[in-house]
Amino acid sequence: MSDCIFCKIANGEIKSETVYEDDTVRAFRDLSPQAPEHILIVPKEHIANIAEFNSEDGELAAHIFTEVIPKLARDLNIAGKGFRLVINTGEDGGQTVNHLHVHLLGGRKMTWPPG
Ligand code: DGP
Repeated sequence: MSDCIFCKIANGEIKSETVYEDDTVRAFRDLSPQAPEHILIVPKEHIANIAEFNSEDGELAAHIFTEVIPKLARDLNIAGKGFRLVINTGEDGGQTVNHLHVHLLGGRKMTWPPG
């Protein structure tokens, strides 16, 4: 999508501090980190949010959750102590960038409930 900032980051048009990339996904450091490790995992294909997911996205979802995230957690050395995944969705969910992204937060103790 031409006016989507995360499309531009995902396809390399805008530089980011990338920690992982493959054919379908890019993971990069959040501009405004909320934890010592704060990574955004973004599909290269424009999908607005998780409410737009359908059965055709099953392979992508499985790739993100069973391969990319566990690898990032190991590489960032937070797999053992733990981390938090957040997917803000839509207005009430606090989503500010309308391109699906998973927040991976770690390196500190998280609190609950979130704000
Ligand atoms: P959300 O509120 O869930 O839509 O999160 C959007 C996140 O994206 C927020 O934590 C800030 C981050 N962000 C916004 N613009 C940029 C950018 O241009 N580069 C990077 N690295 N992160 C961005």
